[in-house]
Amino acid sequence: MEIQLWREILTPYDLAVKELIVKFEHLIIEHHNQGLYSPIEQVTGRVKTVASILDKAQKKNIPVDEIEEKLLDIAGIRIICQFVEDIRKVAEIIRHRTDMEVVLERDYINHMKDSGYRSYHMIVNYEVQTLQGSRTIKVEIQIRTLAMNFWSTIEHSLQYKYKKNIPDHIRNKLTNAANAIISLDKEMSSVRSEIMDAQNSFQIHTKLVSDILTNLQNLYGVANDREVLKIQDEFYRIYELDDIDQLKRFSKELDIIAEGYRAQSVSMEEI
Ligand code: 0O2
Repeated sequence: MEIQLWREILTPYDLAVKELIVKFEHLIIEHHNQGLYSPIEQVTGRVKTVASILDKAQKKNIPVDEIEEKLLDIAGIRIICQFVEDIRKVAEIIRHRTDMEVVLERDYINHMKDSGYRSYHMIVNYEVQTLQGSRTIKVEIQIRTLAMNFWSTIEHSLQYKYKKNIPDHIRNKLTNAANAIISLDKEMSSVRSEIMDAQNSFQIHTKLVSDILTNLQNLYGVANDREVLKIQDEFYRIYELDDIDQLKRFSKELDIIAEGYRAQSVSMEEI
């Protein structure tokens, strides 16, 4: 058996987790920038601690030098969604990506674990570049709703507290809570479209205001101060009306004005 230099062994896993968090968080931003509802609400990730790796390997009778090959969740990403329906969408996004290859899927949502645990797991091959060259490693992606995450976080900490032997009366309460989580997710799904509409309008409103303020900022300095002030006053007046259509119309008009000034400054530069 070789000497295990854990810091070196875990470096590519650490890189993979960091890269994937950036990539999934960027998906949220892309959705928002396009005024779309994001099926991803939050992303977290971690590399398993050496103690936890050794503990799991021992339990599963995995020899130390086969850990990297057989332990699939040394690198873990957790994607939290608002609604159960979003989980399918996220899994679809992952299947279509070319920077990762899905090698295994486990559906603990339609097939809840005896513990009450629900989540959708995907194991992907992911390539990272290190000083030693390119490495393809396995990453476990857990996709679950906010409610499922609440349950599993509590249950996980109880497993830790009771060293996996959770007393029966607490187990029963966890089972009841797991059933309540199923009902809660169902109930939330029934108002999904209303909630999504509300969130979308909020996103659109935020983006419009930000675009308008950027245009105003850019106009300042190139346009006449009095004109910028007039446009700004008009913006505040429309903003107070709280009417998204008026805000859209104003933003379009401002785009045209800003475009006019841009064209003017380009032709000035050419002279
Ligand atoms: P931690 O501390 O979160 O890393 P297998 O591949 O089936 O041989 P494995 O790897 O246990 O065995 O697969 P499984 O069952 O898909 O579980 C992987 C991870 O899912 C676990 O990692 C947990 O994070 C989570 N999980 C699975 N079952 C439960 C459960 O009953 N309760 C909670 N709270 N989480 C669960 P670890 O290494 O067990 O834990």
